[in-house]
Amino acid sequence: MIFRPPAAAVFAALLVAAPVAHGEVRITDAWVRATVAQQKATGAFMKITSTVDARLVEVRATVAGEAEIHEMSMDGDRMKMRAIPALALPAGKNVELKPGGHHIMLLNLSARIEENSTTPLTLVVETATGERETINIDAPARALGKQGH
Ligand SMILES: [Cu+2]
Repeated sequence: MIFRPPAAAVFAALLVAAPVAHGEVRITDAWVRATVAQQKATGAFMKITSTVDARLVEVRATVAGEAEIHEMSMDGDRMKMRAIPALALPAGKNVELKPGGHHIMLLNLSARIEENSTTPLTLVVETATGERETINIDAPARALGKQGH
């Protein structure tokens, strides 16, 4: 006798399997630093884990004229930040974007980012095989704290 699963079960299995093909990247704990009036730039932070070797290649935010990927480095005894074209996401590694480390810089802000509001961000990740994945997230804004991330 041949086992034949009910059609509904097959359909459910397909639904569960579908996101895996395009879901190599997981983003958690995203947040944006809230701004004060007239502040034109701020940082966005999150944890990114990719199941395959990939790179974060682009970030977009409607509230920002430009969004850049930044890294921090020591310049003598001073921390400096600079834009990098892409951020490596090695397979299985939890890459943390945090104050004092890699972060996303939102520039030319068109509006104030109020505490407890959410900022939509679009991240574009390219896998080592050249596949591109676009991920939309809503990052909540957290209190100001120290300036200059
Ligand atoms: Cu920066």
